[in-house]
Amino acid sequence: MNSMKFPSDFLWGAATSAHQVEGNNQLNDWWQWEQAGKTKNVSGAACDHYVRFQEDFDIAKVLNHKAHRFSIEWSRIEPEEGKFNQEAIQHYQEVVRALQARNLEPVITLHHFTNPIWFSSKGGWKQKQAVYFFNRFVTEVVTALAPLGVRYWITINEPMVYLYQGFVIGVWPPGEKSIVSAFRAFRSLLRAHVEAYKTIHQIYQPLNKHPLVGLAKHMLIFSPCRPQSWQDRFVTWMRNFLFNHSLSDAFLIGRMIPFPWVFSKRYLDFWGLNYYTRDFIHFKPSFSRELFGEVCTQTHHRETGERNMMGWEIYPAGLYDCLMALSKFKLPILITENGICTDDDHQRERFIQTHLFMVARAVMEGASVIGYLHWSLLDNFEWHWGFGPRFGLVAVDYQTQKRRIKLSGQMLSRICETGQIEN
Ligand code: IFM
Repeated sequence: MNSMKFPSDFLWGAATSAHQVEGNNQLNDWWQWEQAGKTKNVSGAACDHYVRFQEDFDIAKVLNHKAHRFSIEWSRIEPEEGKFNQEAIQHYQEVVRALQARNLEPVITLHHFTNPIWFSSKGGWKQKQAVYFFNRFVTEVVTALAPLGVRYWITINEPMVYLYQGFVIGVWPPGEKSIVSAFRAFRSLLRAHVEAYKTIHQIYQPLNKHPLVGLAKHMLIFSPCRPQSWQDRFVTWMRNFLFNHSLSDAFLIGRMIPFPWVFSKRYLDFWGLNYYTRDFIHFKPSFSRELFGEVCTQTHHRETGERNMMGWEIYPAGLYDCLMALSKFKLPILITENGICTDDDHQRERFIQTHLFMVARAVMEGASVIGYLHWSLLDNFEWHWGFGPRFGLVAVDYQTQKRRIKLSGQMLSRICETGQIEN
């Protein structure tokens, strides 16, 4: 294949999340975590996007984006249990209108890693009422934004990453290292998604509109560290099943026996796919928190490709593999994140070209991909890594809050404009 043209309604654009760009989200558990010294930097004013969103959407427009993914900060909407802040709701209504005024399709995430402090101090996602609390917040937000014509909703971003970082290895809040806690939180997140799916559809019914509700799934490619070892191949298969497929199976083919409420019906209108990298896995004889094998850090795997600033391998073929794996569920797929943190913008250009080439290949082989949202529009706060890793198409000077479009941003912009990918 030398060139391919994507359909004219393909959703080209970029993504952000509230805590990573807005600034001053002081009422959530991440802010607390940062204040307790658990991160390289504190998010502080971040990109001041809560104030500068209009300016940032102007840039997205200049870059020929057609869609924009952002998240709603629950702790702004519901700063205290059961008390909803009308100013914050109006703010997000303005955000939606600002996008629409620029012909940018809003894609809204309802949970992107952060929780209000009141929610986490009551037990967070492990408490019995977690699903009820989340659904009450979802009801409030969707009731306010549905009449504006929002079509795309993502209930929860990367549930498996959230569980792994926060409940298995404990580097994110709530900082637990317990498989039992992870399992309890997993159950709540799954139920929260199902309830949110139903709530969103109910709210749209009288409006005579059809929302599309998805979940942003982070998929990793797992390869055995020593392909000749059956133990490595086995633990690699386990990881792939647990991390990449346990949720999709539960929703779509009902293999997760403990969750009967997900058996009868499909609770998903499209897949959101976040793809970044591949991990090599080897068998570790003792049972550990690393769950069935360990990520191999040996340097010989570094020969397999370039790396980003955080050490993640750049492996474009993995995007094709993930798209083809998801295709079997016969649902549309929106690439909700794909990107690279690097200070070498030529590396980002190569990253975008090689990954989009894989998207084109998957589309030609039947994958129903409806859009590509690059991570991220802006350089931003990369969780416990702080501000070091720069994922943006647009550079941010955190002292002055000045924005500068990178060459890679311009390159992607030409593709967004023409819809054409050249090999
Ligand atoms: O920055 C994160 C984002 O919040 C979730 N997906 C992965 C990105 C890069 O690590």
